[in-house]
Amino acid sequence: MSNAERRRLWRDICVFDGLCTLPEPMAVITEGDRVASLVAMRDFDEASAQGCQEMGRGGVMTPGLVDCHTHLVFGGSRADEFEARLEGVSYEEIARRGGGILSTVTATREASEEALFAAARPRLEALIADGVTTVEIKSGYGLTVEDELKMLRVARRLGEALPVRVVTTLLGAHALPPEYRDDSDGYIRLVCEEMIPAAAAEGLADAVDVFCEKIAFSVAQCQRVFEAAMAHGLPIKAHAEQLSNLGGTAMAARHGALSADHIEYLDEAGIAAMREAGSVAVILPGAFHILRETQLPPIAALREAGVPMAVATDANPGSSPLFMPTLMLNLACTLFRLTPQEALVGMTAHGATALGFKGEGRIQEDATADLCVWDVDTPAALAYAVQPGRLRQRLFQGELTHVV
Ligand code: DI6
Ligand code: FE
Repeated sequence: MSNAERRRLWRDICVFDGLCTLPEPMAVITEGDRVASLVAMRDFDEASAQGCQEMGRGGVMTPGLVDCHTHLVFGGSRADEFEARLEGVSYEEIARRGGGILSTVTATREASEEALFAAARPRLEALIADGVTTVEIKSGYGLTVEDELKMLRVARRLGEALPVRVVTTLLGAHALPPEYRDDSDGYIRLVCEEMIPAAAAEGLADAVDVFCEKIAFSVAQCQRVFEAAMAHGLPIKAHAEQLSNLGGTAMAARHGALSADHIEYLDEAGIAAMREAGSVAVILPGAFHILRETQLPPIAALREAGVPMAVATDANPGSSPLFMPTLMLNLACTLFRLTPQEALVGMTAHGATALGFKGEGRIQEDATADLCVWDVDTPAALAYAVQPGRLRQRLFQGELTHVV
């Protein structure tokens, strides 16, 4: 039977639909790459089981996880920097000394496309094994036109090689490369006038990101990047208010940003701007944990304002060498006081919205069958325990890609 006509049935399963946990045990049927029906067990008509492949009973079904912020493609390792930070050297100090992001830039420039692909593949496989079906991957460690395009090509190839939807983001304005040390405006010109047009012409970038921070680029410079992105029809987003409050989030929101990410130092004005623009707050507890930050993002105020919160890994070699999305569910709860339910929404429905896929990351009739079935008895258990191996089944666009 071709996948297009295959019908699969799950019985007696607890469904977290991307926004909430359904109150009763459900029967779920997929047909080809879509969810065909979702009904309470007590309303289930046995006739509809006709011709269905029985997929089992019990457990928890969630939408495939959406990791909306990663830096999975990079060369080298930063274990030495991890050790230096444990001895008291700060992330900013390492960056000022030319280490940090720039040390990854050196290793990434030296690596061939093949080598970057081979290194990134097991990282992405780790995310997939923990339930991810949609992942965003940023460039940002090349910082020349050619090296940024090289990273984006690797990201696209990963999406072709593995059963996962890859969304690419050009992060040319991530750090100032050494050849522009005294000319950061000159580098921003390169990003606006060459990098963005080249990435757009080759169809390699689905969005454009910036790092708005004292150790990176100013609000005015990030605004120029956004204007160039918008002129090429590319959506925008920002790393903002991670280490200090510069007002990058408010500026990004005024330009219609899909999301503002990190935002530990976000203030009331920034929250109001996000609410008005409908931007998603992407919280990244992995970077907070690894950098041993103490400034908490304004979760209660975001919640009160109704700003949707997404949760992502920020998987990268420096501030978040963590390649386990369900660990982020746990950290979002323990460090940031999200409820397990909020954390799950953050990695499904709101994660999708942060990538411009509003209405996705859900289980409902006619949704794409990107689904996970977990060996747990309640959705909260996914945030409660940090335990690999609980993914029982994973469907990507209706194809069963993982069975235990
Ligand atoms: N903030 C982050 O958390 C990543 N980039 C950024 O602007 C970290 C990147 C790195 O340390 O390599
Ligand atoms: Fe990041």
